Amino acid sequence: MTRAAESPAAPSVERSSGGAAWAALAGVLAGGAGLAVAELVAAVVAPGASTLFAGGAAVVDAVPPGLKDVAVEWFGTNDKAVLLASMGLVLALGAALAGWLELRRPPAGSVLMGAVGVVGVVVALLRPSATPLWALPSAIGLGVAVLLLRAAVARLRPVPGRSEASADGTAAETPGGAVNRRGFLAVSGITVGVAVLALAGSRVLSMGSTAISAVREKLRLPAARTPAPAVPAGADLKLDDLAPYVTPNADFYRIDTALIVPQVNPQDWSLEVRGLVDEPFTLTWDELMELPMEEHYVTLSCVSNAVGGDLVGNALWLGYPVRALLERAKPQVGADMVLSRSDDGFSAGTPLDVLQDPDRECLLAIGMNGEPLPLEHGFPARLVVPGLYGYVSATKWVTSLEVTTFDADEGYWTPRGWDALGPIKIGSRIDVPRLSAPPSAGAVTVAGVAWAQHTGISKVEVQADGGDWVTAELAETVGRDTWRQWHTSIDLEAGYHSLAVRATDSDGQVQTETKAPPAPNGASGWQTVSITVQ
Ligand SMILES: Nc1nc2c(c(=O)[nH]1)N[C@H]1C(S)=C(S)[C@@H](COP(=O)(O)O)O[C@H]1N2
Ligand SMILES: [Mo]
Repeated sequence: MTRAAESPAAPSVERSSGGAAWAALAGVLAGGAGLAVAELVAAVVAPGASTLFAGGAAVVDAVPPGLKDVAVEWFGTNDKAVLLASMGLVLALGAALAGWLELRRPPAGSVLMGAVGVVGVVVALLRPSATPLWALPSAIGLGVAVLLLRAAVARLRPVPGRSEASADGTAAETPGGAVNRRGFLAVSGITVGVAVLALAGSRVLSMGSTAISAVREKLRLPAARTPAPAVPAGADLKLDDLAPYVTPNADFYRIDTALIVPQVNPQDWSLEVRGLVDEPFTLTWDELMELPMEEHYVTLSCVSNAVGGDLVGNALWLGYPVRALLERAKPQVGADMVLSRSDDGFSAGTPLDVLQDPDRECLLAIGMNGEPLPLEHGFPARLVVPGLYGYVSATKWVTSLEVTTFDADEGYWTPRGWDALGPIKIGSRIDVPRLSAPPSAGAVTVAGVAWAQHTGISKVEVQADGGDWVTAELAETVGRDTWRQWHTSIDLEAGYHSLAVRATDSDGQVQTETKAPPAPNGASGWQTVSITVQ
């Protein structure tokens, strides 16, 4: 194609693409204002019902587990921020397209934007804790968006005949009819105003939810009737870069499907114990506070933890034994699973015999390291089960325990490709030395943690450059339900080295060398790290 052939069309292309860009902008502004209005309505109705959060939660539930692993691997605990940002980007592109369509093929843009609203309504109503009111944020928000879009785009269309009417020549430069530029800018201004006011309003209203933080701050937990054994002085080697024996709450890994942390007021909380039981009952917060509390150190770990990963942590939990709750409910013969459900629709299927085991301290926990549970770790109450991965046991914001069977029911992750049973595999990790902190040649301290919850660790061995296994020294521990630090010293010359670690549990079982990915029942294999020695 020659330049000459192109040029006759050029002016009109330029004019129309300019209009298209304004229309696309109108789409983005209207869509943004609509989402902001949806946030505002959601702040009144229910935070989880907003278009963004209900949509995001639906995406989280729908993505295949493999993809979710990749997301956690790539973005770590930022996966939620990344999800919301990508949703924002997709919605912005869709809104721009809607603006363009509304200009070119009315009312296709309104229809597209309306369709997003309908999807928002449907996904909100499908959320586990939804009430019919949950339809409102997307319905109202996207309704507003469609109105604003139509108002803005109408002002981008040339008004036919206007140039003829103004025969005095003022509109001579717009022979195709005048575009109401002022009107367009006014509508855009109103749109931005609506968005800003709605966002500000929703911020102010959602500050009410920090009320739960305030409730938590003021809460005084009962003292433990059965306190945990003291942590032996030798349990924590206190080496730089070595994970401390007890993980501070602020550093404790967080894994859940909740895009917004559920805000549960203890006064509104209750635990329903039901299903295949002779004596179903509901426990209120005040009743729970009267029960004799116990304290136990338990190491939690996530099935998604990669070999060498940090989705594992150890805390002191305060709570009431689940065993005692089940004794009161009297499970019926034939039941073999307890399906625990959370306020936000998560569920975990835990073997009934594990929860009834008199030798296993499974807690309905309310305290973590001497404080009420942090909001993101399940305030006001969660389950803690030594020896099982979190996805089959550690339900946060727990609101019911249903005694049932593995035949009849399944937890959240089971239909998503993870095993119904999730015993924790033996794990060991090298924390010291780090690649970023190269030691000097000679005797090099190597240290880390190892865990085999509810069995205990009896040995940790380290190997340098494929040589002989060296038995490390084990730090002390409170008991078999927590991880254990270990350390040793290995002579290394300057240069690159590779270190490997493997643990043996108290039953004599050696951690397998066979590599497995996290899905469907937990990663395995020995961790190897590369280090430099100076
Ligand atoms: N309500 C709820 N509880 C949940 C989850 C969840 O997604 N929702 N995730 C589970 C998983 S997979 C793990 S590993 C643990 C993590 O607990 P933490 O975030 O306190 O470390 O919580 C469990 N409890
Ligand atoms: Mo997990």
